[in-house]
Amino acid sequence: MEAKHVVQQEQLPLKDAKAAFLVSAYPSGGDKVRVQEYLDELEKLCETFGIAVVGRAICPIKKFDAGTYLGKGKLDELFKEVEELKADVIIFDDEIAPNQQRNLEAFFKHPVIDRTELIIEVFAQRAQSREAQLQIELARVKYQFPRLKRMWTHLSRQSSSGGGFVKGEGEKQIEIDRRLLRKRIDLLRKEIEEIVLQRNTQRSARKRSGIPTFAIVGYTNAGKSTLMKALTGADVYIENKLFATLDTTTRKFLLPSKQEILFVDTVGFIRKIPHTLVAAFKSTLEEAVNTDILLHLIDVSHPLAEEQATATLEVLKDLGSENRPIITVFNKVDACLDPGIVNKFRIKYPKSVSISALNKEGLDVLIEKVAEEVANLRKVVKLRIPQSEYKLVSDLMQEGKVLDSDYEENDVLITVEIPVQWQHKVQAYLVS
Ligand SMILES: Nc1nc2c(ncn2[C@@H]2O[C@H](COP(=O)(O)OP(=O)(O)OP(=O)(O)O)[C@@H](O)[C@H]2O)c(=O)[nH]1
Ligand SMILES: [Mg+2]
Repeated sequence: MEAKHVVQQEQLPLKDAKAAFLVSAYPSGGDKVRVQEYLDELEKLCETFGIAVVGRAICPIKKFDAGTYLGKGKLDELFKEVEELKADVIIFDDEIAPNQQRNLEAFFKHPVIDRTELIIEVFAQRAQSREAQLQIELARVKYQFPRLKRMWTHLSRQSSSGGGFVKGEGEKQIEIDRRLLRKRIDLLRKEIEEIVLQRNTQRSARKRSGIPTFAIVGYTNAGKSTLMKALTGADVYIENKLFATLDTTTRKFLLPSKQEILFVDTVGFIRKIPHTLVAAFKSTLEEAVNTDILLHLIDVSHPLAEEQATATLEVLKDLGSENRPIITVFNKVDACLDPGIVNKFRIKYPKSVSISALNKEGLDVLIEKVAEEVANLRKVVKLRIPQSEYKLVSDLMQEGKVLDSDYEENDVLITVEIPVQWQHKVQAYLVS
């Protein structure tokens, strides 16, 4: 049976949207300036997506309405503004429950979306690789699942001139769609699993190669790709928009000591990153972040720098990476009007470096710090060394930390913790 599939681009609420009206509600008595800055970010997300923002409202709220999120009086006020400004989509900075969303759409007679949905759509629009596309579709399908009824409201509205739907047909279709969506979710999961499996094989190859790896992590637009390019010359995509990077890129770099290391450019994080997206990107992010060391890039010229740094650390914690060694890198110092801010950050993050990735300033100091961290990196290896290599064995005994040793025929079997730079010396004797 060929049932209609609901998850098609033409049915998505943002497809024809050109003019957005942004709304943020906050508990009255809260921090209004901060809410303004959140809306600035939401506006940037719209800009990234390609919708103009024609108006915004900040509503201090005493009690949220279970049915419509905002109270009737406030909604009437907003309705007038939306009409006057000819907005064709209303975007809430806060998460809106599926039933509230449906009621609000019926009230405004325009699509009403929240920050989560906007972020998912921005990701969807910008994804390049097959894996990113699949992962975003999975996030999108999961988001739509509890909102199927709403999708049908959109549809019947669109087709009302051309006959519309027979009563009851919508309900039946929703049931069919639920089944279709479940199937789609299973399929997407399977396909992603296969790609992840392939990638894991490559990853273990890289792990075996033992090259120390640094992941450049941070809030979206912090300048991660700019730093990647400045360091390695990699031709990565850089743009003053959110989520310019959705796929990780890995490049080699030679330290002054001639030691080879790898840098990984990663997807940026954002405040209130949708759970479905974190879950969807978990495998990619984990891979990117489960490197030896993290470079946490902070755009210190941004008014919300501190909060952005905290949001990033929270996602890292979610991914189980908070205990990795981190070098905190203050970026865009060239654009930082108040040098006092950098000093304030320095107190909070003692192991830090200030740079301008754009002007390639401070990179030498950063490289020094990176080299220091590499020197501190140690790893446990199991080796089988012929006794004829007694010099190597005695070096390992003296400089490494021997955890176990034994003899077998003419070989020494040894488990030892060594500095990572020694990896190449012992490579030939590794026991898997
Ligand atoms: N003034 C200044 N701008 C910078 C600096 N580093 C990066 N930028 C600018 O910041 C914007 C974002 O840079 P990207 O390198 O794309 O940022 P990103 O962290 O990779 O962003 P996502 O991939 O979207 O997460 C670009 O317009 C860069 O030119 C810097 O040191 N100073
Ligand atoms: Mg980037």
